[in-house]
Amino acid sequence: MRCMTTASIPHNTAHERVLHPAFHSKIMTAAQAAALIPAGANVGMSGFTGSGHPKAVPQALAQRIEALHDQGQDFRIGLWTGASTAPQLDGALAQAHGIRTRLPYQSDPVVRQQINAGEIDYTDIHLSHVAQLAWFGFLGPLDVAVVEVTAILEDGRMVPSSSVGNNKTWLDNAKMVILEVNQRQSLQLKGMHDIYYGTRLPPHRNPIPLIHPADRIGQPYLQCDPAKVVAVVLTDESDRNSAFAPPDAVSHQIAGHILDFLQQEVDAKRLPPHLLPLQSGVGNVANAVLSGLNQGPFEGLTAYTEVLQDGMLEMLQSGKLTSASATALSLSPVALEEFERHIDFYRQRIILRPQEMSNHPEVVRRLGVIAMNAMIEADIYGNVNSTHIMGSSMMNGIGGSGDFARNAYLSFFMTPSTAKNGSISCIVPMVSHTDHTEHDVEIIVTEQGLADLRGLSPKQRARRIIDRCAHPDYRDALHDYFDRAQQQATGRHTPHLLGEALSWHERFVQTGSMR
Ligand code: 0RQ
Repeated sequence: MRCMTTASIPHNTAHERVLHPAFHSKIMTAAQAAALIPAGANVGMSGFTGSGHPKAVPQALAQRIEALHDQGQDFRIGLWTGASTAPQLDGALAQAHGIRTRLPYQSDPVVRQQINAGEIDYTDIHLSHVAQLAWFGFLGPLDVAVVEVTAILEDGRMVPSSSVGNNKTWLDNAKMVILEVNQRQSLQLKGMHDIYYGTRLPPHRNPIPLIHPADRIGQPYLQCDPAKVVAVVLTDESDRNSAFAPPDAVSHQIAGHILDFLQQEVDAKRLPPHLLPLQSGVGNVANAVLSGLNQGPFEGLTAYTEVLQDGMLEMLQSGKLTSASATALSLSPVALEEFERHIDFYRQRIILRPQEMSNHPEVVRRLGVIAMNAMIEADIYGNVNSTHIMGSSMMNGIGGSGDFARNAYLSFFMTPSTAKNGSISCIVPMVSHTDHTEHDVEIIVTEQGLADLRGLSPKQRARRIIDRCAHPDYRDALHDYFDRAQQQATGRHTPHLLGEALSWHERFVQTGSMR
């Protein structure tokens, strides 16, 4: 842990980064700040896909929890964030068995293990819904906010960090606030954010005045009642900054199908030549699609997405992408270096917003976003499972995929056709858990091919998905199921043999192979 004590903080750090005099007296160590968090508290922390999370206070809190547990005392918190964080936050608190409840999206292996062991109660929420659920009070009281910022200005407003997530909501709603001022974040981030303070609750909502992905509709700073701030902790630690594996052959094939399809849609005049704003999920396949777009023929592209990864940074650098709106940066060390070296260039092209805006259904629908998200499995009728292995074990959560899928102009879901070295088909008769229904899924893509499901009936969809997307090893079994279901099902609209459909996954567990 590289949390700094007040004694070790260079004098100029506090003066450069904490300009409001009222906050100087609140500067303390992470351990002192962590001691202010009550047992059982709901704590809203910053952080989205490994960036902008507090680094020192969660680790100090984990140490405190371990010490209390050693003394036989129970101490766990309800942990709310923007999305996934990093070992310094989720990992440290889970290792200490300090998390009672968790929302809305996570990807930490220890947290995942404790969720699936029944130790952590996890609530999987559409990322755009979190702010309003908090405002409506459905999540319970928010006792503490722990938010990383880049700097505190003379008037008390704050320069946000490398992600915005739910920070505005946490700062507005929390009873007390702990700020981490991270001197590792570039001061040049100032001006990149757009924090919209115009949201109201029904029946007083107004249209969100965002017409183009690059529009700025708010202010570049976060604000918070200084009276609520109980601690300011100075830190000097980097974001997760995971490096990406280069896209593999399967990802390239999936990307190729998507690029060919987009070209056909442009040729058919169903898409403009510069496409529509792109949303891209996280991971290998998403990065392969972006790298394909970067080498492809489309120019003047825009992005309205939640996470800005290396692929989009490269597209901004090459000029293929003219602007990108997101709520978080999630960059590899190499991309971060490029970003910081040319930050003035990127500040004119990147807008970081609260996640209730980056993922807002009204804006996604208005802009006509092209949504591209990965999935675990799809069934022959087009229902998609993004979250559960074998219907009961949580992977990461729905994240923003539902915010985009339901409201997009085009909604792609992509996966390799098989998992676990070919022993599992990712196209199944009936998904073991449904995140996106057949009504929200327009295009399914595997390395085998692409199935455009728009305007098709369930039976037409089944034939197309099996023929175009299933792996050849599983095609016969899926056709056989579908043929028999058409003969024997009680209803012939979406023919299913329920016992058999539901046992498809279990047969795999018993035999170790579907084949
Ligand atoms: O297992 O980790 O043991 O190797 O699932 O699969 O292929 O590495 O895929 O990392 O791209 O993640 C859907 C989880 C895909 C992700 C999901 C096993 C597979 C592997 C991971 P191992 P891959 P990815 C923007 C949008 C929901 C949220 C979302 C996700 C592991 O994309 O979380 O879209 N999406 N947000 O072997 C059994 C199957 C399987 C399977 C894969 N059918 N059965 N295991 N696996 N398919 C981001 C945010 O919202 C923040």
